[in-house]
Order: sequence, then structure tokens, then C-alpha cells
Amino acid sequence: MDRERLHGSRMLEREAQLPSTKMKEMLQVNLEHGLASAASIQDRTIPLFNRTGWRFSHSGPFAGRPFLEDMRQLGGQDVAIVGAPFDGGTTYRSGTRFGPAAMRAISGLGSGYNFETGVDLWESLDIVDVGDISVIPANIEKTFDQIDKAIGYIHERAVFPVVLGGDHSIGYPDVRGIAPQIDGNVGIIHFDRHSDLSEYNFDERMHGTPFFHATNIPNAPATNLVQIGIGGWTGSRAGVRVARERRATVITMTDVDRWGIERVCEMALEIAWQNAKAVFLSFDIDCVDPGYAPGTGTPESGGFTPREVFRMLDIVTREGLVGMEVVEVAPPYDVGDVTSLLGVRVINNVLGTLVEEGKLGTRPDETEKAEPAVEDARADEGDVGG
Ligand SMILES: [Mn+2]
Repeated sequence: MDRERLHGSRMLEREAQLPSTKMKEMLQVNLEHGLASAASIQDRTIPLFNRTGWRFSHSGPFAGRPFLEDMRQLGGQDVAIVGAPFDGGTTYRSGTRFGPAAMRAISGLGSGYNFETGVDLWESLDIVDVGDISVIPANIEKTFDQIDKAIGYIHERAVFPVVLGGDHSIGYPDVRGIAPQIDGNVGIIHFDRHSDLSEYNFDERMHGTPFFHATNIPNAPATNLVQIGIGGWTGSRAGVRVARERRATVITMTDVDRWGIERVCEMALEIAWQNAKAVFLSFDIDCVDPGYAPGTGTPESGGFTPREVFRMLDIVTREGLVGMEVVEVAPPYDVGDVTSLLGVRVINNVLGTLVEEGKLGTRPDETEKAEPAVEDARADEGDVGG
């Protein structure tokens, strides 16, 4: 039979007749709104911030906050929620590429208000969701370049970045994006069951390596790195050697049990801030026991309870932060969204502490003065809890 009589052959020709005007227009607008990508990206139609609306960015904005479409408008807000849907750095159980979407989806449960702390985040902070960074799923170094540039842009505009991971490999470009803009040292407070200090996993910079490379940055010395929760049977000896040689501070579960949360967290705060100008928070959800946080790639029993984590975060973030990330939330292994919800709670709690301590946005007592809470603007919603 003649090849030309095939339906496939006719459709090959048909495609050439289809217009691509709207696609080209959209790509142009996306580039304007999403900004130019890192220099290593050869396809210059890929923006820095994903504006296509396809795939990962299909979950709606974080906690119903406004989506900032045009990144040229960034500046003047307090907080930028940004997704890094990348799990190409995962050594075994992947799935964290769905972390940002799952955290955004479950974040809709929140009202912004916390009775116990008396903080209303939405009153105290101007929060925008800036969508996801355009990651390059098959190339970790290009993805690092994209994340570095994106986080650098947010920090440069004096907006507090909250990065939704993604596997822990993104910890390196998150620090790399911020550190060069800091006039002094950057400390890192790192919650995890794993030290993540190896130079390579399988010959590449993957999710067990971010703090080896981050602490190679001249103004992010390992002497300002504090790791909390390290232990269990899934860690590597290579990372331990690096922690020892570079004099990182490692706080185990045994330390927390022996000395108590207050003492170890005061110590963590002191070390992270020693001769430092800024401190970054890296929160790996697997520091929480898998009974509470099963949705993660490298679960390790014997982790913290959520209540312990909340108490610790309240102490270690009280002097302020330059940015934060929540990583290793892997929705394919989650049950009833509890792990994603915990990731959201970590973010809300940290933002609440920063507000309460006067480190970000407007303190609650100041908002009260500005506008007495006689009438609740959201009263018509009633109690949305259940
Ligand atoms: Mn970990």
C-alpha cells in the first residue's frame, strides 16, 4: 500500500497547516511575566518562573493568596510563596515534584488566623504566590541555575521567599541565590533526619549533597550550619566526615531528649547567628516521625512529633530569617494529605513567629491600633472549621 494513503501521513501534513499564533503570543507574554531564564538554558522561550499554567502549576495559589502573574511587579510585598517542583535529585523514592501542588491544595484549609498565638497572617503580611520556578526535569545543574536566579530575584526585591520543594537538592541553589547578596555570613538552620553533607550521590549533586555545596559558598561557612534531628539508619558516613571536618553542629534526637528543646534550640540559634548577618531555614519534612509524615521519600522512624517541631521552630526563628524552604514532601506516599498539611503548618508557624517577633510584616498589636477589630471583615464566612 502507498504510504501516502495512511491517515498518519495526512495528519503529518495537517500539522503544518495549523497556526501557532496564539502559542507564540502566549510564549511572549509568559517571558515578559515570568522573566528571562538563567543563562544556561538554551531554549530562551522558557521563562524563569513558569507561567504556562500546565502541569505542576495547576493547583491554585497558596492559601488563597493572590497569584502574582507579572514578576516585574514583585516588590513591596512581604512574602513570596514559590514552588520548586523538582525531584531529579532524589536517589530512590521520587515524588516530591508534586509537593508544591499538594501543599498549595491543602493550604486552602487555613484561615490565616491562629487563636493560640493571636496572629492573623493575612492581616499582618502581604503574601503573594508567585507560582513555580521553571525547573528542567532532566537536568539538575540547569535547575540549580533557575532556582538560584529565581530566589536571588525575590530576595533582591526585598521579599521573603518561602520555597515549596521539591527534593532537598534545592537547598543548595536556594542558599546560592541569597548568599551573594548578603554583606556578611549566612547561617543555616537545617531540620532533617539526614545530614545531606555528602559531596556527591551517584557521581552527581543530588538530595544528599546540598549542604556540602552550600557551605562551600564563601560566606555560608559550615561553622554557622546547625543540623537538628540527625540520626537513624538511612544516613551516610560520607556526610558525617564532612560535618566533622568542617565543624558543623549536629544535634541528635538523643540531644533533644537529654538537654530539652529549649536548651538545644537556644544553642542552635546562637551558633547559626555567630558572626552572621542572616539565617536561612531549611526544613526537611522527614525530621518528623513517619507516623505523622509518611509522605516523604526517605522516611526514618523515631523522628520528632509535630508539637516538638512547632516548639523548636518558634525558638530558632525568633531572631528572624532571610528565607525558608520546606522540602521532601512526596504526595504519592502521603495518607489523607497529612504530610502536605504539616508542611503548610510549618510555613504558617514560622511566618507567625516572624510576625510576632516583629521580624516580618506588621506586628499584631500594630494592626490592632491601625484598625480595631470591631467588625471582622471575614465574619460572613463564619467558622469554616469542622
Ligand atoms: Mn532528609
